[in-house]
Amino acid sequence: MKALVLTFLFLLIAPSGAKIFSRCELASVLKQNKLGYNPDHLGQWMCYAYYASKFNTEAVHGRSYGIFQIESITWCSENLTFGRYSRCQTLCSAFTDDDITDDIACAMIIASEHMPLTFFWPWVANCRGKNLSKWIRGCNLFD
Ligand SMILES: [Ca+2]
Repeated sequence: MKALVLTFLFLLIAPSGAKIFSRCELASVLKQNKLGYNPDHLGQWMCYAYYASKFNTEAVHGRSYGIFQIESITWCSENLTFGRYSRCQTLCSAFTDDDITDDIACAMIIASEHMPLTFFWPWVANCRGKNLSKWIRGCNLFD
């Protein structure tokens, strides 16, 4: 009984939400949320997300957060006081949970100001000019 209570308490206080997406699962979520309006566009974001975070929502490198490695100061805030003043009006910690709809919304804001994806250095280093069809191959997302 004691172990059961301890297990229950652990589940209550365990950090929620980190997630490593499978390739097709992430491709499906991105497409559903309009980040990938055709196979090439979706492939660009998939390639970027892989090299940015390995599809891990919990990835934090320096001041970059989550599956898209969104940078603090400009786009999100590490501080509750300034969260609403960041360009995406949120805390960076919001980009490390398993709900990536807010990450996608912020990525769209960033991309709308920095097209093509040259703002995102992992895209430049690994994806630019490459055939990216492998990132969505077999996922059955486009007819
Ligand atoms: Ca999130």
